[in-house]
Amino acid sequence: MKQLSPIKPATFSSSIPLIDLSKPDSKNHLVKACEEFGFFKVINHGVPTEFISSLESEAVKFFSMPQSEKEKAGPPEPVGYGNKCIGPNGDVGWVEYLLFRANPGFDEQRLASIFGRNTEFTRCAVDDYVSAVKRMACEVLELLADGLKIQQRDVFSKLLMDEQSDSLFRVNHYPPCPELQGDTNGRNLIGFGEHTDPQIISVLRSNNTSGLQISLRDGSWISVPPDQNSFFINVGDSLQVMTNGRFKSVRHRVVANGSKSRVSMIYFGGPPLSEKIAPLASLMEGEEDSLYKEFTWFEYKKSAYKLRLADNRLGLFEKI
Ligand code: GA4
Repeated sequence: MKQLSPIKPATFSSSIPLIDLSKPDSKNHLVKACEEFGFFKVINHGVPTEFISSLESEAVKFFSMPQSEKEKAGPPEPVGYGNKCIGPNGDVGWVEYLLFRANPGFDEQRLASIFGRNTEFTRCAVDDYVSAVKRMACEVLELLADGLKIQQRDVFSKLLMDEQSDSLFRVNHYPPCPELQGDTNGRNLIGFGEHTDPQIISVLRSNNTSGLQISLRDGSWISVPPDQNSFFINVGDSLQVMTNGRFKSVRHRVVANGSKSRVSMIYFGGPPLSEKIAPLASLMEGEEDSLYKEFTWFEYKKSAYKLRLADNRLGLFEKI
């Protein structure tokens, strides 16, 4: 497996923006975090702890089943169980995962076959978790619209609320990697290779195992200290386009761990397939031109699935 090559260790950082959603001035901090990092951590998020812990324990149960049982829920084309292979173009990592469409009622058959006897319980656990996280993502998007002084507060959030919203939900399991056990050379191995998320916004929660790293503007990588009680949010490519590059879609990756298992759950809030993704007129100051050619989310997605994980997907849509 060639891509599982050692990578340079990153430094741990405490400089990641921390946003307290209960504070009245959070909208300005949110805008600043999206401009400078495209990434931030959220506390006082309102997602009930029980929703988080029940879903995490369901996920742990699923991943501890025999490989042959898990394989029954695969391959992920494009949804279902996947092991090591990510996407359709040869990307691999030290990870296994479940990938679903996030709208209620979607992929129910798939969920039923995956979780067997406990279907009803699991379906509720996924629905409870996803709807609470989606609500929080919408609140963040509305605060961002306010912070950007856009009159239509729901300009971003309505895309996630739309019944046709093309949102996804992913549960990743990074098992401890035997090759790294007792490693003293500070080597790293790729769990999930570097990439940006194509959607509008992604909301990640993980257990207390490190691994997530983000890339800063200067190209250096920093490790994100894990925090199981908070959520990590990142700007996706579509939000970068809608803000005409003012917000940055952050490059991130996950490195494997030698001793601990990492479990993360990510909600990817996306627009309906037919939605035109273009800079908002109200954000274009004076003579400012759009940096991007117009495209629909369907067109963007189609082109994204033809590329490798690390490719610069937006490059194809940039005006020269
Ligand atoms: C990256 C973000 C999400 O995990 C994801 C990924 C998707 C997949 O795993 O099927 C993609 C990747 C992601 C972008 C490019 C294509 C599609 C794998 C890949 C190589 C679910 C998504 O929406 O885009």
